[in-house]
Amino acid sequence: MIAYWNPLHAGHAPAHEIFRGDKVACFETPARADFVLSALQGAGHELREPDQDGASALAQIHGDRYLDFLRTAWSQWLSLDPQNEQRQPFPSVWPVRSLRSDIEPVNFVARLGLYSMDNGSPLAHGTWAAAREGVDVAASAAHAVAQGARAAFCVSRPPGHHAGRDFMGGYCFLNNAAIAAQTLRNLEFERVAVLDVDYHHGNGTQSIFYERSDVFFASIHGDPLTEYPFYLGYADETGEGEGAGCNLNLPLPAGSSVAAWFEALEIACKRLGKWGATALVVSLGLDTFEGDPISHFALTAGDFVRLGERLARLGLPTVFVLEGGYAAAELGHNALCVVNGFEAVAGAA
Ligand code: OKP
Ligand code: ZN
Repeated sequence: MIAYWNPLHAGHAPAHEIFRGDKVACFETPARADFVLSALQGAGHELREPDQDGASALAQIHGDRYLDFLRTAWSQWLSLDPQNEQRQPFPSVWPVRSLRSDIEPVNFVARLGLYSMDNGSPLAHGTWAAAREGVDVAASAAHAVAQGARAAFCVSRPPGHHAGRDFMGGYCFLNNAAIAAQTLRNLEFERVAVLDVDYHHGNGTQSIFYERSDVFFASIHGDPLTEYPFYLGYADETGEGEGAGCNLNLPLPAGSSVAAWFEALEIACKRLGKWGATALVVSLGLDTFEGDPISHFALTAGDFVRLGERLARLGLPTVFVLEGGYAAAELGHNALCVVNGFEAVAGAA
């Protein structure tokens, strides 16, 4: 399988995040992508640098004001205090109900809160460059399948599925899967499905496409009653307006069995087929793994082979986009298992 990789990903390397009130080492690390790259390369898959500019899809998916903020956020942070090079900005205040989000305060941390859903997306020196390069990775993979490749894999980070039109959240800044789906739409694909199998609901992707009838969003995830992102991902969210009927959430209680997970996968796959998808984007979070440190499903490497096989049986041009997966040392093998399963059914073309 062609794998596009992000040569700038390692520049996004914040040191810590807030976890249960404590500062801890970040779970979302450069090593994650490096493990996936070496597993794919070791198995003989071709690694390519991005060869397309995702600028037009980026402007369709994210708002200008948010993009302007994100592009300049690190330099704004440094301009407050040169010592900030050694510090990470965290938002601490948000415009919840009754507060205004139409005004951009001058205060930097206030603007950071305006453009964030949580305090879980620490910025670093190279965050914009890495996230922006990820957009080109997603666009390149979409172009590759439009040009006839059966599938392409985006080995990129930071992940994207929690990022909405104008906000970051959950380690995510720019929504790579949405960029891939939009790029496919801009090429010859009329009906694009996004299937999100990350442990966490892809609230950003859902919200971006919620009122659109040309992109179907389906997600299998930990029940948001107890699992991040808590405020979206329920079964009664089925799409609105033009997009009514084009959204499917399959929340499962934390601790659900592998059998229950594959039953949900079957429901999602049947529904995408029935809807008439002509291309597929997979938000491939591998934090459903039994060894994941922050998630509560129990898939094994063998289950990831089975996942790849089932996805290939949809018979669609497919773009895989790496999302979560925090058992870093096993992440490469688990990603390779999905690719192996897919190619066992679809062939290696
Ligand atoms: C990202 B992805 C808050 C930290 C909460 C939530 C998990 C984000 C998962 N300080 N982090 O979907 O794998
Ligand atoms: Zn996740």
